[in-house]
Amino acid sequence: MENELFQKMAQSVLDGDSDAASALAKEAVDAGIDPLEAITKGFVTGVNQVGESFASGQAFLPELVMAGEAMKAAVATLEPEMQKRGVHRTMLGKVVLATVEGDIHEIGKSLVGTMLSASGFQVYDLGVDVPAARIIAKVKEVDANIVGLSALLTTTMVKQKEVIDELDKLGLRKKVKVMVGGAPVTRDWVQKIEADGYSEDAIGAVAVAKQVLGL
Ligand code: B1M
Repeated sequence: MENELFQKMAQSVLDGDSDAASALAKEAVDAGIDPLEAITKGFVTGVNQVGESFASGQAFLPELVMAGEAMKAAVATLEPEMQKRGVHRTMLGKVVLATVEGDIHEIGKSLVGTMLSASGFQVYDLGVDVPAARIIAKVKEVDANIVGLSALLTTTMVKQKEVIDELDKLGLRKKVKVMVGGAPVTRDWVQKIEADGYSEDAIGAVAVAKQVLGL
């Protein structure tokens, strides 16, 4: 039953059908299915397939855009439930979150933001395509404990390093922990740029955020 629903979710993203994706997300909430499970076992399966077809030249940009929109519609419907399921009695820390400059992929970053905020972090989500200077200005403004940097392109990963270098130059590197993520990010890269934390997914991001703050 659940598997059938997950398959339909994947299909709605493959079809780029935002209305269907949103309706299926609502169905999952009504059925008491864990929203994150609906995302990972359902919708993400579809978006990954579109990504693979795009990489092999079997799908084109419009399909990628529509899949992204359907994915966003599903996540937007599931987000209130994710927030509701979070337990946050105390504020664990302040996180400035962004997708780096030159990169407009927002779904994974926003999911990480939702999970962090549902787990008790105060999240300042600056959105996508955010230059290092804006990220650092926000870190200073809110006195952030963590900077979270998402990058989905091999060409924009380097901007994660740029932010770290800038923090270093300004003498802020010891004060603020840097957490990175995004599909092309590897442990080697994380070591190379000397980030403090890395996670492959949104649930892991919460554990890593707590870990880097010693919580
Ligand atoms: Co783009 N795109 N895209 N795209 N896109 C990829 C990333 C790609 C791998 C597709 C492919 O070729 N197979 C490829 C990158 C290749 C590379 O660099 N190696 C690619 C490309 C090439 C492009 C364009 C250049 C295409 C073009 O124009 N010719 C272009 C670039 C635009 C730009 O940014 N400047 C482009 C555009 C787009 C759309 C706008 C159409 C759309 C995004 C819509 C949106 O976000 N509003 C899009 C989409 C949808 C994808 C794929 C298919 C799916 C991304 C996604 O949302 N995944 C993607 C292929 C793929 O990844 N399978 C692809 C679902 C999401 C939940 O997962 O974002 O990985 P993800 O986030 C995960 C983890 O990575 C992690 O947790 C999240 C939740 O589990 N995580 C973090 C993410 N950030 C984290 C931060 C953390 C911790 C964990 O700490 C701070």
